Amino acid sequence: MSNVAQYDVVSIRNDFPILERSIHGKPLVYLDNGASVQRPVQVIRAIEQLYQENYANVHRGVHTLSQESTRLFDDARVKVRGFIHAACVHEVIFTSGTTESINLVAQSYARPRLQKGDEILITHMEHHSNIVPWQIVCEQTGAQLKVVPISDKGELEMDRFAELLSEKTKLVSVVHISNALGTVNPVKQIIDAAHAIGVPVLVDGAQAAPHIPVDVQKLDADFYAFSGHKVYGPTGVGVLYGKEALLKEMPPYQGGGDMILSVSFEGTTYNQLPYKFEAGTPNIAGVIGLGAAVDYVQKIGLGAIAAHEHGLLEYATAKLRQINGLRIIGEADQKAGLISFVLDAVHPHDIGTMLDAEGVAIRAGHHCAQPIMERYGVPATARASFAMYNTFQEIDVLAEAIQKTIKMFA
Ligand code: C6P
Repeated sequence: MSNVAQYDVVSIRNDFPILERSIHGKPLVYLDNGASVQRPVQVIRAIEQLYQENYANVHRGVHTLSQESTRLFDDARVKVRGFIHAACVHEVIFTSGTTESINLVAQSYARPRLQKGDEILITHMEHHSNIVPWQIVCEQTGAQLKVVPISDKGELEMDRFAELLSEKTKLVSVVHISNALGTVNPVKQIIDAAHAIGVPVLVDGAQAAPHIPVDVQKLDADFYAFSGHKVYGPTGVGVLYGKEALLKEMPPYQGGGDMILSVSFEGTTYNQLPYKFEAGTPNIAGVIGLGAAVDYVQKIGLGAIAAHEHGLLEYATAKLRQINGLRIIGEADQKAGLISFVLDAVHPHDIGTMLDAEGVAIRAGHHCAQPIMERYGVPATARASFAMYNTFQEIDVLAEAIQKTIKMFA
């Protein structure tokens, strides 16, 4: 608890104006952070300041505003490089989010390489964003999707992973932290095993980047994807990290401005990395806001955030386990960030509505991970997901609101 004791959650909360809101006359308890976190004033101000003082298109103008915007935009890429410990700045590609990052790899890396008989290996705990792009590319190429099963606790069956990984496997794509179960997967072990037979690995880091320190070089990940809006940055922006050697070999994903060196009707030469993958005017404010978010998160420290959130998770797990008729879905030994649960007598959507009446925001549904719901035989779950600004007292409010819901439906 030593880290947690030094952790100044009150001053962190002061940076998030929306947390002062009341919902239905009750103080907001925001526990829908897995869907999207809230933004600190530092991020809001960076975007406001850009539009008020520096805004113009980037990489296109000699005038002062364009140069100022370009500098802020390029600085953001440097910040993101540091955030994930990439070897170089041009390994950071800005996309619209995790979803686009994975689609980019599916279409630009996998599609040209796959043929009938090849396999893509994913797991049963993937978000739809890490299932459907592979189904599409399999339809396009005749390759097959293979799925690593999960245990009742919500852990990957690693012996099955070892059996399914073969010379037919052309890519492994695995979620770092499951958005529906909270399981932290042994991605380093997976990467090492895949590399031992020359297979590259994409890691879906959408739920990991906000919660645990990520070092793509230590992991030796070939691709790593995450979204701005889950790391306290704006919506509509995200990152694809890719190893330089792989990105260099990949054809552009989209054509347009900024991704070319020269264009004529006889042919076009493509720009260097990272611009080759960033066609068109980018999400300038989004990228600059993401840079401010990364600064903010690093100032607090992901180690401290992880320790604080781990404390919340343990406290919430113990509290929720005491509630009769509540079943936690996903009890992996290594968990982070969230708790999914169901109640015997109440549908998750009713739980969500009842909790909202108490000011508590959670997500109820299939969390864009329908195969997991099917695996556990539930139509949906209720999910409380944590962020750096949540408190132990908010967990008490959550538990009381659940008890009240059970009584109402009894
Ligand atoms: N999960 C949730 O409530 P985008 O939408 O591109 O920013 O992120 C997609 C995505 C990919 N992988 C994982 C593990 C995710 O959790 C998400 C987004 C949100 O769980 C919205 S469905």
